[in-house]
Amino acid sequence: MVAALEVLIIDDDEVDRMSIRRALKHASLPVNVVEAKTGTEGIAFARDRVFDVILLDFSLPDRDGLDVLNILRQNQSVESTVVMLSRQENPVLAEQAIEGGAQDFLLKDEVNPRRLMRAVRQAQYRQGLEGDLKRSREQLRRLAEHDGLTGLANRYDFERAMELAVSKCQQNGGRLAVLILDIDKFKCVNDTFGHAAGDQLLIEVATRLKSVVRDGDVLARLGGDEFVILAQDLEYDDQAALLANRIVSSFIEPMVFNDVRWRVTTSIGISVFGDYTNNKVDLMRCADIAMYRAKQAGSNQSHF
Ligand code: GH3
Repeated sequence: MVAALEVLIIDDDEVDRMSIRRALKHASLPVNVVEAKTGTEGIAFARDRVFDVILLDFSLPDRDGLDVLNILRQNQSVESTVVMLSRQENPVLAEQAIEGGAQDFLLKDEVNPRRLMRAVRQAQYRQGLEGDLKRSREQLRRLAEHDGLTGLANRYDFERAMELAVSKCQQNGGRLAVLILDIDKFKCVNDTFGHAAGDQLLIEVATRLKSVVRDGDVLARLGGDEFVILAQDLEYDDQAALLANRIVSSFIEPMVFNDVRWRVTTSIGISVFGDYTNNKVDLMRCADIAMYRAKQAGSNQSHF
């Protein structure tokens, strides 16, 4: 079992904190995230608890990031991997951050699962896991194409399949839909039963999803507790909604682990290929927004 990575985000911007959280989630690792809105709050958190990774915004309301970095480095008995984040490109600042003890300097626009993974790997190295990863290049290649836990395609595989399907639709017409599915309150499973149980649940979710998708549809794990389905060759528009209903029904039967019955529910966002969603990026973005709407509307439902 992989220990959850302890991550501290120090950033006053709520939207930026949200996108960092999402990028971390897509890094496909169990992650525990703590958020601080000011430098002082972040320093206090890092004093009380050891974090593997600290993602530190340079512009904070109470003090600048270099100042916070300096204090963190003085206070910490066990050094965290610190990644300095900045809205603006600034080579001088980047140099100062690295000199001050940060391992990396990232532009906020560059915060994506891949870049964050690089920072996360440094923390893994400390935990002795990097050695395991290095053992086999072949294993790494497989990991790059498949989700190691569920055996489903991963997001990179999925994006390749989507590119093909979208260009087919653009050229020849046809209907396709993207369904993004996020497990509701999944963190609660990890917190209550442990990560091994959480992993078991993710595997069972993948199995149930496999049982409802059609041959030719692409099912992938985007990362964390998020899955995605590319439904192709739809005969009519409502077919995507019917698929979402089938998914919801497939989770009615509770899952059992550690002799406990647990009712899993999911929130599903649907986007359909159309005038305003005729490319990969817009299809994913609309499905994502729809999924958030489903969450906001109370979870356990689908939304367009
Ligand atoms: P919400 O209903 O709002 O979606 O809440 P949630 O509890 O599902 O919250 P969130 O999506 O933020 O939490 C996802 C959790 O999934 C956090 C992370 O530690 C955990 N996680 C990510 N990848 C894995 C994994 O591979 N295995 C396990 N067991 N947990 C994982």
